[in-house]
Amino acid sequence: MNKNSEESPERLAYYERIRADNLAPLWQVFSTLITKEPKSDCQAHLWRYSMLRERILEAGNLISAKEAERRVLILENPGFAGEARITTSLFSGLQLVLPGEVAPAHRHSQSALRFIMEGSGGQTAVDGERTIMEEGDFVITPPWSWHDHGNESDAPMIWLDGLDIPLVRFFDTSFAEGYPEDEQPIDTPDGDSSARYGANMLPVDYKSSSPVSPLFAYPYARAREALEAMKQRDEWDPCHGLKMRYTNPNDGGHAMPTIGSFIQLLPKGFSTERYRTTDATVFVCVEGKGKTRIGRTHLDWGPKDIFVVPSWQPVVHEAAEETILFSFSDRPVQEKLALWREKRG
Ligand code: GTQ
Ligand code: FE2
Repeated sequence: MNKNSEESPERLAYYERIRADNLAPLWQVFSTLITKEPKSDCQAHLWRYSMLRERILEAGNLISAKEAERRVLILENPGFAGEARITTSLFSGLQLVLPGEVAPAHRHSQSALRFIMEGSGGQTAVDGERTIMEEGDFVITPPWSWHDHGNESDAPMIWLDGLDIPLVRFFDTSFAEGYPEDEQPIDTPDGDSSARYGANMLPVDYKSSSPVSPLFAYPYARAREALEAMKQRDEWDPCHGLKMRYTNPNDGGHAMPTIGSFIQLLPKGFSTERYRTTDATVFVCVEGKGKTRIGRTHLDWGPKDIFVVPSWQPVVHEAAEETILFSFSDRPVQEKLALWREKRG
């Protein structure tokens, strides 16, 4: 019961009358609210890195990191034009910090991840500690932590940001403030949190009260080495190849409570079996090339191309070369809310 044309004049008059009382009949919209399967306006889409790189470097000539606060081009899903969303719940953008620039310190309720696309030796400072960034590194900025970015190298630093901006907006829980200076003071030696929390040990009396990982950086070198060692066993998950999840050393959960991140290896010639999951996912091709079929959409990707898979669309990846894919989604939120589902085949 959802077509006005099938409704009697009495009912139509009634609907109009109750609208003035801020009421609406559920029976008109029931099947669009409670769908049999996820129905999303999110679209499968790919952004080629050659295009993205050219566009963000153009922005480098038009505005400084300081004036922009963050010089970021938002990757907007074509299904969400003007809404600053790459999926229904997540924001993603490409950020540029040129040599000598500073993106000034601020903090906000939103959680952020960075996946380093290009450059070496730039830095992000989080709560008094600097992290030096290299290509392929996965770096997190916990909610309400002071963060600023700098680049003392001689080449542009470009990375992909992933933030839970739409999620925080949905809950109306956004707070933000600027730091009085461009850069926060550094009071912790480089490498401290990696040594303290990232060496398969924790300080003996350490107790964390935060659901966020105390590690700021998950270096690519270590992730790549792990995948390289594991691939020797030649044991492949039919839907994922060899897929790993970035974890919080406190409890083995996701690195951040709102965004989950993953890295996977697909051997040359591997085709994954049909797989669907409710967490719409952003993928970055780190190495290799291939294609992904998402429902009726076919996307061809190569190094640094970025693509998005909507909720519940059947996915098949085909790797033409040995491939590394980084990905992120709102899976931790869906798991906590007992909403997450997957289906093989
Ligand atoms: O680097 O702090 O893409 O605050 C969006 C909001 C990046 C950042 C974004 C941010 C940042
Ligand atoms: Fe920020």
